[in-house]
Amino acid sequence: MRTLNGAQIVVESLKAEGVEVIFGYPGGAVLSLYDALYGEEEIKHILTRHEQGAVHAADGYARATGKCGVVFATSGPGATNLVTGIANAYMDSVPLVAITGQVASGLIGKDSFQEADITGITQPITKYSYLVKDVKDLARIMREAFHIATTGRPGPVVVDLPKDIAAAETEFIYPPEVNLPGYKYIYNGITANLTQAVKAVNQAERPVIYAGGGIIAAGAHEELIAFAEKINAPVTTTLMGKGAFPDVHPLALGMPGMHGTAYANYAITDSDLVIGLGVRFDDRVTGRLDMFAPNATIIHVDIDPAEISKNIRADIPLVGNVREVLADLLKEVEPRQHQAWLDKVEQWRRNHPLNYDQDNEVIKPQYVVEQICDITRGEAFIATEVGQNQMWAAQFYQCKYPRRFISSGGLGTMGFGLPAAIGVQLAHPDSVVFNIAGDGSIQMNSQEFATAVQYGLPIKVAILNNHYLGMVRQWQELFYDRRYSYTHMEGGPDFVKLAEAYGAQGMRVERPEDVRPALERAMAAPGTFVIEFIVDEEENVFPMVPAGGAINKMLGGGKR
Ligand SMILES: Cc1ncc(C[n+]2csc(CCOP(=O)(O)OP(=O)(O)O)c2C)c(N)n1
Repeated sequence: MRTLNGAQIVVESLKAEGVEVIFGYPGGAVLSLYDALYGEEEIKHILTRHEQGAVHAADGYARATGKCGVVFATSGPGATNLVTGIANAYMDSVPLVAITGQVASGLIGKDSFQEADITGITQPITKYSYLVKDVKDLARIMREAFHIATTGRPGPVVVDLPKDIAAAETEFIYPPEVNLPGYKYIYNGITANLTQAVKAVNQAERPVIYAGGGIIAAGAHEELIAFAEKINAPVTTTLMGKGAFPDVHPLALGMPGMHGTAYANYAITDSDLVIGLGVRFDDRVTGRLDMFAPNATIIHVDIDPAEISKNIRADIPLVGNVREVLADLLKEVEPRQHQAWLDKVEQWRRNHPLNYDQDNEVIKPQYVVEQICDITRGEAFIATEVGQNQMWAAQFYQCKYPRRFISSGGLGTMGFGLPAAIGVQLAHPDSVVFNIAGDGSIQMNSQEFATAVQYGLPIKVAILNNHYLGMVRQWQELFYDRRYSYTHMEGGPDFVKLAEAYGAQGMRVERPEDVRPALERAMAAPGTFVIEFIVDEEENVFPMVPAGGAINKMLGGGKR
């Protein structure tokens, strides 16, 4: 048996969990952790420029791989800088273990230098937060942390490690099993409900599948395709579920909800059966609750029982792993045709396509996204920021595969995309990774250009520069009588020079005909490449369901 100190136990535990990459930022309370990493070859540590960058990078890594992301930060400000990223991972059900340094045990609660109660702060935004009180518990806690983060509905776990415990020694045994009687994460759907669901599917005439991030988390995309094809139901995928069903599939309806396609929203509204798979009936999707699928029976499959009937009453709840439930459903349901229904959906699709006015003078942001999609054949990893850029990416990037559309859904965190792209590119060094950004969002974590350059990551950053906090300006235009209160972004920076200052390549594009050649140049470049597209300043994202409205009443969605 080996005697190790707490810091070494953390590192050995990470190895036992098969962790290859961690993201972090050092400081006084984690000196021994960083010392334990010194010369360590099995684990690569990525030094970001901000802890928020580190946690989003770990999150992006986790989303793109399905593995658990790991982040290190020091006590106090290091730990509090993780808070947004932890909340972000929590809202989108991303597995993450955050290891934070803490002041020495005897100093806790005394307003000691760089002390923050991170377990208290993060309690509502984690699946669990541990404060390690005895080095003898540490290996067990590490084992439990990974178990909790990755099982059931995935999510973040914090392990807060006081400085004296990181230095204390004990024998290291990594527990082969966890023993957490209070933690129940496997629920098996009730058979009676499965029978009821099968019956509902067999009887439905206007079914719609509404698929979310749970499909991706469960690795159920193949089952989803087979199921949709067998029952010939159109499939709408949420922002989190994007890629779970190929956007190019004839049954694909695109995204539902506030900025969803008109045909997805009309289909949901007219459906007689909504089959919700790994979704949480988010308010951005449902809009006005009593007008959401008013004539439909609702089947809701989710691994988390707390989701059932939280927002929309489920007529047929099925709690369980969506992959297993889908496999069961697939076996039991009868093949269906639904020709009349599909014809109707097709008519909506033809009459109300996603659209924008092409322009020969000014670059339309949608055109940039279309070109990125075309040049990468819908196969690139796309990390978005938040705002109009994100919605255009979701609308116009036709994604073929799961885990390739990486976006902050639940929390809507500006500044997520660039560091997330770093995590994605590290996980997939040979793949094309684009960060689609707004000029506002990119400035929230633009220091991470330095990280991308330091590690030689060939990320392509497409900044859609409208000189506004565009999505907020859009709301001000539509609902506040064009009173653009503090949404005009003046004063730069010069993004080309900024990229160059960090050692990346940068270029600016101002004319539509230069968009494609610029993308070709970026794709061919070996390193980090930033393209600033000067786009139409007042372009809006349509269709749009005003907040709290019924989803079939869209602005810019056309008349039925
Ligand atoms: C951290 C954070 N602060 C504020 C907001 C509110 N917000 C949502 S979209 C948006 C504007 C984003 O502007 P930009 O990044 O330039 O993108 P655009 O909408 O112009 O594409 C803001 C401020 C947010 N989502 N996240």
